[in-house]
Amino acid sequence: MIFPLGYASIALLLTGASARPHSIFQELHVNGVSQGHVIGIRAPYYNYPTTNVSAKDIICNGVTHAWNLPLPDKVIPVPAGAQVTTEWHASIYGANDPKWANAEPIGADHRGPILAYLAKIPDALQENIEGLDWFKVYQEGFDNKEGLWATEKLMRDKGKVSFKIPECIEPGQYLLRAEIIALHGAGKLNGAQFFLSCAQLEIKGEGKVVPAAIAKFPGAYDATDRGIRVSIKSTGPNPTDLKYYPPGPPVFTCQSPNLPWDPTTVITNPGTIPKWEQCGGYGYTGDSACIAPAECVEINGYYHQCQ
Ligand SMILES: [Cu+2]
Repeated sequence: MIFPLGYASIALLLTGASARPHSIFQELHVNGVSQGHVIGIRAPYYNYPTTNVSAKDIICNGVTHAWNLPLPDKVIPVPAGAQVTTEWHASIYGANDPKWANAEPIGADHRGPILAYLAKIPDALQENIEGLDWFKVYQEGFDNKEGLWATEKLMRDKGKVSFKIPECIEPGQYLLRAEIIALHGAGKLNGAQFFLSCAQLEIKGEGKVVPAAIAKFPGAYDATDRGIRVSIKSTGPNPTDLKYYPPGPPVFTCQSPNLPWDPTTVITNPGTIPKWEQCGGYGYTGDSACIAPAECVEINGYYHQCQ
């Protein structure tokens, strides 16, 4: 059914929608050794973003954003304390898909943080992934020293981002949820774009620790969180004094394993633009978060208004 589409949309379909500069976590390296392309990872087949933090796709995708098939039948062995590297590309076919050559590993305007969580699970291959207790093992937002977003470092590092699996956690089966949040449109409610996949891990070791600061997905994120509904510059340098706070619990560390977290104390962004004033549109470079409860509404391409 193509009648409702304008010429532009039809052209986009015919050219394979090559302009969408999105990203998929699709390969894991353990202590520098690749575990294989899409091996052991529940990754979405296509790079569309999730934008609803309350929907089940925020766990590991796979609901409205179908997983790449066949589903992974491998669980990746990882020693506790290992350095893992998540590898991201615009296409599920890896770095060399010519369709996405200009948007590798993510589009330059898709700026934002990169985060990673772990959750223990009885069997990393099991279908049901609801209700797990997630704890954060990594996050990077905006680096004030270098003036770079985590996604800009990801581009510099050719789609790779590394962090450590805590050495003190209990061994067992886990899911590793790795996530990019692109904030170029995040001044509008539900404008942030979430890209995420989950790797299936068997963590080996002698650890005994069960982290206290746990999060549920959905539940950990609120659409008005100051790290999710936030205006940033998507082109040109962001100010080096920019303060950005990634959403979710604090990063778990073995040094302070009992740090609790209460998701009801999340700080929301109250917005800065009064009702009836401009919050976006072609050429507009100002802040785009309206003072709540007003929301930024697209009147036309040139004028968005807080209403
Ligand atoms: Cu996008």
